[in-house]
Amino acid sequence: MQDSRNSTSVPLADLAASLPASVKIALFPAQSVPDAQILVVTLARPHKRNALDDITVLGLAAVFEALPSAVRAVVLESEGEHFSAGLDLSELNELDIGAGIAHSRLWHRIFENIQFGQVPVIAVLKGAVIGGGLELACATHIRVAETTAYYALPEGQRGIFVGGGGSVRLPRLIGVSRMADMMLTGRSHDAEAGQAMGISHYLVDAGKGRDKALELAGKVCANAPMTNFAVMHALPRIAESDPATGYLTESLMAAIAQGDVEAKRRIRDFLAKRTPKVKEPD
Ligand code: 1HE
Repeated sequence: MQDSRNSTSVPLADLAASLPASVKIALFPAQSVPDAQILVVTLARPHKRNALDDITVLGLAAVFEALPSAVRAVVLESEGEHFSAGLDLSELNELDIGAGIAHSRLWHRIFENIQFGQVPVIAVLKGAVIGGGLELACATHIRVAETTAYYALPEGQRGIFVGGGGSVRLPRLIGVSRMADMMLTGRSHDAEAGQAMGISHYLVDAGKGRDKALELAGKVCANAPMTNFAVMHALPRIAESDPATGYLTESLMAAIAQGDVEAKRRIRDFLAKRTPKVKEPD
């Protein structure tokens, strides 16, 4: 599949230099695929528990708009003990109603660009995953939680409402009723509960999240790019469609994917016993 990103995309060093101090990036080779790379994006505002101020959110936007073309997966992690304490509340007091709408719509655009961007994103969750931090996590494709992670939506206590797409994405993971309980009571769920209710896909020991995310990113990089595209862009739209539209869209996507030369090569390799079989669960 032809990558729509410009092969002369911004060099990593230039991109890194343009970012605020609260967003860091580093490239790692994907062991599974020659020339493929994994971009690790780090929220780096630990003194403020990685609260998301405008500068940080715009820094994330800049990264996801200018991914180097060799990048096939992103790992989103954080410095310090917490993933993110959510919206930087110190910036909220300055917003009137119009500015509040614009602010929320800005988050929507940026998080949409993560969810429906170029490559799958794997988040490493630990400590506080609160409010807008949880909304950011929900915009990623795979969530690895360390056992220290906990989840809360204290918007009710702060007199506000979610504004980063949380009311659209989180109910699709845990249901409207659980989200309503979190917002009305301000309760926190621990990492085990978050895993059981579907916030995280993987639960690992403290300090092991990054390694697990890099391992998963390696698997993502090894997929046919067309399949990754279909999973990111077609699957969620199909799941939201009426069934008749969904079945048709699925057929079209399936035909496009299987028609790609990469699919033909992979199926030939399987039939010639040159690729591993599916493994039973560990
Ligand atoms: C912050 C923020 C923040 C910490 N905005 N500055 N989010 C919340 O309501 C969560 C608020 N934060 C907390 O409950 C706690 O900070 C934590 C449980 C996450 C961590 O506690 P702790 O004891 O480790 O840290 P701390 O001492 O509370 O915070 C350290 C510093 O970070 C301190 O600043 P300092 O200048 O006094 O050192 C805190 O003020 C600062 N800090 N969290 C601003 N959130 C798109 S709509 C989304 C709506 C939401 O996200 S609502 C949820 C907001």
